[in-house]
Amino acid sequence: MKVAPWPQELIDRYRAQGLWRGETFDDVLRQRAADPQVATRTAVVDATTSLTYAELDEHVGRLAAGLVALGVGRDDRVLLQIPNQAEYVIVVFALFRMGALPVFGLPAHRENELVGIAGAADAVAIVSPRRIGAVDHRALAESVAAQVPSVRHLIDVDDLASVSADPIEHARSDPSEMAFLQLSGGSTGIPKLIPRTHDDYLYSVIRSNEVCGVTADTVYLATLPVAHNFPMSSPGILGALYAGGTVALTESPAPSVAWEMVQRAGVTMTGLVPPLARLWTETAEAGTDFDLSTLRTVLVGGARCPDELARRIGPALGVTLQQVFGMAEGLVCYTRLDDPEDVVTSTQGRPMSDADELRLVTEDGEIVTDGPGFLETQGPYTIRAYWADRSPESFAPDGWYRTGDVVELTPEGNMLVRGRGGDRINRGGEKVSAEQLEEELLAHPLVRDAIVVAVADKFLGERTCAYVIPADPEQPPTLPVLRKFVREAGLAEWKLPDVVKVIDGFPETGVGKVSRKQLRELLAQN
Ligand code: J2J
Repeated sequence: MKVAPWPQELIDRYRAQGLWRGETFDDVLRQRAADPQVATRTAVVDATTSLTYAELDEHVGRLAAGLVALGVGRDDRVLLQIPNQAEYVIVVFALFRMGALPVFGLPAHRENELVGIAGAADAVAIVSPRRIGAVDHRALAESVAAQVPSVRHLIDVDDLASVSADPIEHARSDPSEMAFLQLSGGSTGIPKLIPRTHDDYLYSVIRSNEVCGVTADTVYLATLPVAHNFPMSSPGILGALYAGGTVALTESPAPSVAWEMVQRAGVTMTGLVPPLARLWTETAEAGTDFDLSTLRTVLVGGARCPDELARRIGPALGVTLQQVFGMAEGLVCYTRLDDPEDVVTSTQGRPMSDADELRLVTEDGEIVTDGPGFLETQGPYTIRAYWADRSPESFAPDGWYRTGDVVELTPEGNMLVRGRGGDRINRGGEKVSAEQLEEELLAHPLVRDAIVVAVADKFLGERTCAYVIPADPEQPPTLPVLRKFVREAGLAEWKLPDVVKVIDGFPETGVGKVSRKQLRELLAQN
């Protein structure tokens, strides 16, 4: 399936420079499984399962055939809501093999998000477990299917055997076409769909491997939900598999669970959001009996890592820190393994590729040379439009992606991420749309008006604060009431308001017509 194309001149350049190699993800797995040096190595390990590359390939072949028999076709979209378990890798590569397109839903998504995503993607199937903890995911999938007519199949990830069949031949996918849909952490409620091609995504994985030193000896631990672009590809599970290394998966990032896996699988590398990096650092500083000596590199990103924390991570965990500033739309920046200490602990790194192009602009699109400014980018792994584009304003007229991030560049070219407009709250790496939450709150009968802003939080970096004007001042809505209301509207748990402040009016902005954006900015300053 085609994606919004890069200009021909860039296509020619990326190919001529060997950045786009004409390889597919299925080619990669087939080659690893066919290589006697790699076939018997451990590809994937989780709490209960361990698979060699040959075994992974076998499971993938059987599931791919089973999906075809079920009626899933090439280019069909399949929504995944799978926790971190070995089957994740089997399902994704089976879809790659038979040419259907995974859509990377998160286990934390609820009805509201899933209906939006499945509807926008016209998904034909949902793959999810029966339950995760107290949540009945089967019932969730059923209610999505009842609302989205394209959804014809509900597949239980814990019973893939019942779908599998004897392997068959499949047509090879076109490396320049869409491989899957990633989800944006965008400023609208329902995530936008990000079409990534085999060519562009594989390049980002291969280049990430170079920058992060991933080899066949790497054991990468995914503790963050693996659907996220960060643990998927920076360098993530796909980086480890590309290199013929090992992917370890845990469903919990808690030290007691994740460190048991570090010890058992000999984990060498992992990726964490700042709140988890803090938890790991403080737990290690307090003293631990777990042996973390195999761990060499910890990547931290998704939200700004405070310098104070960045300085403690390396010593506490006995690792080299790499900061990573990335986005599912493309551009990924890393600090380098041989960067001086102060660059690693106080910047968010620089673009991984020389072919990444950057510019900083004012709100009106004027170029600023020294910043701070809004970051715009184009390059060999940055998209030029969302799929079924609902937000052309995210792209400049010449196709550059408007990241929305305000950054400054150091004289050496490293990024200092300063924040972004008030429309999106970065809650420790999980993004919350102020606009979506406001809309949900406005639907509550006790709420006359609401504006959602970020407030600083030591652990998460930012939390959501809803300023609410009550419909009846005698009966102001409380935090538990509003949280319950938003939860029942089917929103993911991380989007519920953290703080509610009841006020009798919004501050004056001094401008005739007051935009919510201006109000958010004003309230955020208080
Ligand atoms: C400040 N803000 C950051 C950082 C991301 C690797 C790592 C992260 C993501 C990711 C990713 C930040 N400091 N170090 O896809 O491959 C904020 C920015 C950015 C947005 C993207 C990867 N690292 N951010 O977080 O698509 O605002 O990707 O535009 O979820 O997160 O969010 P997302």
